[in-house]
Amino acid sequence: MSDRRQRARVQGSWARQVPRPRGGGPAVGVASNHQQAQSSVASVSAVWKSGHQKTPETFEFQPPERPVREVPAQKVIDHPGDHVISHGPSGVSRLRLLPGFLPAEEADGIFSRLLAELPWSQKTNYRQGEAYEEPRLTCWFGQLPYSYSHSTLAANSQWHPLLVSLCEAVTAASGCSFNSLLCNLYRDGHDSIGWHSDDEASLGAEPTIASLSLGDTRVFSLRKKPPPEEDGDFTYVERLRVPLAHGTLLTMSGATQDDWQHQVAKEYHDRGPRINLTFRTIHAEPEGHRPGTKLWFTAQNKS
Ligand SMILES: O=C(O)CCC(=O)C(=O)O
Repeated sequence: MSDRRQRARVQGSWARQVPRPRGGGPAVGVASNHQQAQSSVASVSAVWKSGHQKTPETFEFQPPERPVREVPAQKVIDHPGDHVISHGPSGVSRLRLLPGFLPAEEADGIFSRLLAELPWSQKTNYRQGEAYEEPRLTCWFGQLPYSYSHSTLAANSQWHPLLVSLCEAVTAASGCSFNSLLCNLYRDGHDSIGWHSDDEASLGAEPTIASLSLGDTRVFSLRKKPPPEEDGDFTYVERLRVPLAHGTLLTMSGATQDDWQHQVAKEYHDRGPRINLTFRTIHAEPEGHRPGTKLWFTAQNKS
């Protein structure tokens, strides 16, 4: 858009050029084309001669037909403590952020061991029947399998001893018990997890999920689910950014999984590896239910 067009554009509406007064100005609003052309030429040449380079322009503000909607500014949550992020529609959504939950030196040792010793692998998911590889590595610990995005992580009771101690520490800090753990390894800035909610039926209502981060800092983003009248359009929803540094514990509870989605987006700058441990409680599958069918999946599956 040219600079002139840009200036003429006011809050999403176009400014209309006001007709210049008869005789006085260089252009005449209601004159015939011929008269107008003659008058304009005369005025322009007079102005030119008097040393001015440009004819004066006036604009009248035309209000937009529909009220202009503001896209809410993205907020950053980076200070420790409890944060109520919304009061509805499903209830109160809460985050608890504990940076430095693990002291840096201890976190360094745990990170190196988990990176080297956990059975990392790349899961294949399905979207509309098409297989795709998750853009990260994962492993699963829990007596029950965990299904999402039309594929299942098999039950695995062989908890690494470090994970057992971490689960105890996280349980003590959060006041919640957990029976399962999904581990994510983001190998570099290109690895990610797409927008989703952890609202599989197997997690029960209003699940508390505790997420421990180790390694390079990545931004954990949240966006509020739009109300039904927005028809799935996230343009005007609230958004939060939570930088998760080495040793940080984040818990999500209350209605967070019902009312919000979260993601860790790809980064444009280089990032080192990051491990994220998400402690969860998985409930036994409802009787007679086939694993991997709709009840166990969300509309927004993890990618
Ligand atoms: O890596 C993270 O911080 C988030 C992981 C996550 O969203 C998930 O495992 O569902």
